[in-house]
Amino acid sequence: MRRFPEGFVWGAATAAYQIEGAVAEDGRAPSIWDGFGPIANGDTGETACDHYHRYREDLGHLADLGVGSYRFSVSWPRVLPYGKVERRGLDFYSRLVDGLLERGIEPAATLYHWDLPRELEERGGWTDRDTAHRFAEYAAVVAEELGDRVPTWITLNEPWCSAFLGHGTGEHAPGRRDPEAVFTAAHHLNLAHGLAARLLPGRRGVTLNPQVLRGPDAAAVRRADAVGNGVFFGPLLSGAYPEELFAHTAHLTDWSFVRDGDVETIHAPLDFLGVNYYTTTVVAPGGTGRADFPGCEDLAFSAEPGPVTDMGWTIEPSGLTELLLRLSREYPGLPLVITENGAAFPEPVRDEGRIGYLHGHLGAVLDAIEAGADVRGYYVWSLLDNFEWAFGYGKRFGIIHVDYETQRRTWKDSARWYRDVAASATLPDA
Ligand code: IFM
Repeated sequence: MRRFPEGFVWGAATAAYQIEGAVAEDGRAPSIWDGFGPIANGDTGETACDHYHRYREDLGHLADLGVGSYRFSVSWPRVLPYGKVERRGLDFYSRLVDGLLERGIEPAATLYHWDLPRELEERGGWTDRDTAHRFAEYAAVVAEELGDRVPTWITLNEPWCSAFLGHGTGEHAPGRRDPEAVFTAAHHLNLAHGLAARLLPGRRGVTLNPQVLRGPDAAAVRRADAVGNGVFFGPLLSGAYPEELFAHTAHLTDWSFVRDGDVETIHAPLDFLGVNYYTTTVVAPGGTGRADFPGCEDLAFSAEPGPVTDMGWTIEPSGLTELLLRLSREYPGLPLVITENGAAFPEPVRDEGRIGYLHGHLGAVLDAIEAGADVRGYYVWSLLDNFEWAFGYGKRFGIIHVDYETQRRTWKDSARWYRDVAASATLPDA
C-alpha cells in the first residue's frame, strides 16, 4: 500500500459538449461541433448523456464516489449566444455549482473545452485575434456569475488539440488543414488565456496535454518538442516563444500575428498547471512528418510498442512520471494538478483494464511525488461514458457506464475501485 500526501485532491472530470446534450435549448447557440463531421457512426452531441436534464442524478453519483472536486466545463454558446448573456444558460451552471457545494464537492470550472460559438468561427475563429478578446468578455461574465462559489478556474483545456487537431489535421472542429493557421490559432488561444486569467477570482490555471516524446535521436525529439510543447510552455510558463520554434516553422509562417506586449499578457501568473496525460509518442528522423506536427516534415512519429487502450494508445504510466518531473524541474514552484487521466475500454461493465490503467498511472503520480514533484490532485477522465469527439460514442472513457438508449447510468468496477482509493488516499498493491 502506498499513501498519497495529506490534502491531495481526488476528482472526476467531464466537459460540456461531451455530456450535456440539449444543444438547442434555453437559447443556446450552435458551437463549432454542432454539425461537424465526419464523426464515427454519424454520432452527434445532440443528446450526449443528457446531463443538462439529468445533472441532479449525476451530482448524486459524484457524491457517492466521494470525490473532493468535480471538474466541468462551461459552454460558451450556452451562456453567451451571439454575444448576449443568456440567463437560462448561466442559471444551469449556477444550479450545478450550488448542487456541488451542497454535497461538499469543490467545483473546478474550465472555460473553454473546445465548443467555440459557431458565429465566431464564421468570423475567423481562433485565427482571428478578436476571438481572444471575445473570450475575455465571456470569462468576465462567467466569473461574475460563479466567482463567489468556484474556487478553481481553468481557462483552456488542451489548446494543442484546438490548434493542431482543429487547424492542422482537421480531425477536430473547425476541421481546417492549414499549417500556418495552427500557429495563428495557438497564439490567439494563448492570448485568450492571458487576457482571461487576469479576470478570474480564485486559483487560476490552464490545462495542457504536453506531448511526452521519446526516441534515440535527441535532435529529432527536441525539434518535435519545440513545435508541440514549446508553443505553449514558452509563452505561458517562461514568458517567451522558443527561438527554435520560429526556426523550425519559418517556411510556414512569419509569426507576424504576435504583437508587442502579447507574450507579457500571456505570461499571466498561474496558481497551478493542469496536466492531461494519456500516452507517449516516439519520434525519429527520416519520416514524412504529420499534420499535427507542422515544422517536423522530415520526422517520423509512431506509438511505443506495448499494450494499448481502445483508442490504440500505448499504456505507458512511466511517461506521466517523466512529464511531471520534467515540469517540476523546468518550472520550479508551479504546483501541478492532473486534470485528466483515464482510458477507453470497450463494454462490458467489468473493467479490469481500466482499473489496471488507473492503478499504473496513480502509481506513476506517487513516483513523481516521491521524487519531489509538487502534484496537488488527480481528476479521473471521465465520470461518465460520453461523446468522444470524432470517435463519437464508440469509445468509452467513463468509470460510470451510460446506456445511450435509456440514459441509465451503471457503475463499472473502476468506479467502486476509484471510490475506495479516494476514500483511503492509498494505492493498494497491484
Ligand atoms: O475526451 C477527451 C477530452 O475531451 C480531452 N482530453 C482527452 C480526452 C480523451 O480523448
